[in-house]
Amino acid sequence: MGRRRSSSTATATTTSTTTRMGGGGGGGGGGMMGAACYVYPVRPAEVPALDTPDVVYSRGVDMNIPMTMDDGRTVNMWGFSDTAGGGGMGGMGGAATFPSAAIRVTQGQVVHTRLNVGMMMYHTIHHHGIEPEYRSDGVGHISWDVQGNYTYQWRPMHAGTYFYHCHTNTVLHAEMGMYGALIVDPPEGWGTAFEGGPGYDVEAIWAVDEIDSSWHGLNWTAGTCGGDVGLNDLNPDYFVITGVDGAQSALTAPGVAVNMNRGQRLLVRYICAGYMPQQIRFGGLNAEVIASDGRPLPNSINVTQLDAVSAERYDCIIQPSRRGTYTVEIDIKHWVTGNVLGTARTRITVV
Ligand SMILES: [Cu+2]
Repeated sequence: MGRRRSSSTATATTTSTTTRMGGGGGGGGGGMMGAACYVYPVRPAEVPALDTPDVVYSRGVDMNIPMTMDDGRTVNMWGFSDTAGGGGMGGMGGAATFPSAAIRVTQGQVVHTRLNVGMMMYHTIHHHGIEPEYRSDGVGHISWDVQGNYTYQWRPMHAGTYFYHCHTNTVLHAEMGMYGALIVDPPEGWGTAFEGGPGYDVEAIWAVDEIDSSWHGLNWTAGTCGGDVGLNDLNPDYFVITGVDGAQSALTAPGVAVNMNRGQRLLVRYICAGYMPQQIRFGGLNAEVIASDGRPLPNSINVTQLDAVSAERYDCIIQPSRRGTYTVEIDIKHWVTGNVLGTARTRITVV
């Protein structure tokens, strides 16, 4: 549905999707709706029969998350708000953070993610790396974009590190920050990486991303109607680790920088959340890569640095044998030239 006709010109394609919206239907979308092309509002007639969930997450949308950078500038981010408490207008408008609050579940649970985006726009939630049936996949252009409410049902069968993100006008919405960590714990619970897998005492979730602040005043529909708004030209000027500026703040920020005791085992859940290739170096520490993209490696690999591309995740165990302060650096590289565009830094302090 909503598929481009392969022989169409760009103009004809735009016309067909626009017509589709006009005939179809999300209905009553308000003034912003007329400007949107390439959103797919038509839900199938049959809605999924939902099972009784073991756990429920509720998310709204917040498109006003000011982030103060280390140079003093403020960049507006978008994200999903946690509306479990029912805050905001009908689940909308609750306070959100960048990145969005983590979703954390146990392997085998039936999970519902209830999304409420209101009636003025479209968004989705794609649980990246999870494999639900298509009605819960949340990829706009192969299912539909959500207006109002929708409940995604999914059941993760493999413990590991994932993330969730919006898949409406994806290039823009993901860049604007509409993502959060998604952690699946094994039956053993927190402290074990996967079923029968290695244990850990300390955990870090590093979602590393680049930001092009020139995109951050765009409307949610920007570029969908065929105009060139520059989404093919990413020129990042900020480099962040889990929502903290990697220029300086991430070196010490609670929740990003790690403080641990010698002898403890640290699990780094590294998420390449940007579009550019990245290289992470662990400050000279040895990292044992135990899993990638939510699956254990057949044999773990010892490294001091790792290369990753968009949406990849790596789970690494670090067990420092000496006290000290170790500076972790992540280079963000131009995807064609390989030139380093910026470096985000944080620290592991071992006492
Ligand atoms: Cu979105």
